Amino acid sequence: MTLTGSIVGAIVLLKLISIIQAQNAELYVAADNLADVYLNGDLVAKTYDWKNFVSYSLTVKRGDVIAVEASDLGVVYGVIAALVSGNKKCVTRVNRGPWRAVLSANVLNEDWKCKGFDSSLWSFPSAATVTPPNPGTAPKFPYQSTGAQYVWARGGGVNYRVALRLVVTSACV
Ligand SMILES: [Ca+2]
Repeated sequence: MTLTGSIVGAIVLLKLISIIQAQNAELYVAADNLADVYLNGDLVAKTYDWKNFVSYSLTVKRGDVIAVEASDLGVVYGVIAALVSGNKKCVTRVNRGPWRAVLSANVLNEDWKCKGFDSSLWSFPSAATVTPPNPGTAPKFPYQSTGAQYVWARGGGVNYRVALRLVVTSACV
């Protein structure tokens, strides 16, 4: 192999490594009223108070799965999440990906929190009851001013439990 060939080979290898390498990221979640947060099926964070958000530092790679199960306790409902790594972020948005959402009651397979589950047919999240600065939202949720939105699941409303799922892609890390 020539020197040029070796250099090209090394660059290709470095690019491949960067694709599969786990990246440092931060996950932010707030919910009205409660949420459990999972990474590849493991519970990593909980939030109980709509006035505050939780943040969790993690390492993720493409193909990993972030799952959030949120429950409402009346009147106002919504959940918001942002996975942030460097200058990339994957946030919850109404009627748009990359997060997807369904009513928890419609998820019969507990594996939905794990890799390997196919959520490609899940709907995009639906609208929550509130938009800031109305009551029911965590006042200082990061990234809300840059696209993250409180969402819910289609067919859900007051007192429902909803499941949100994000498959980590190159758009996120
Ligand atoms: Ca509520």
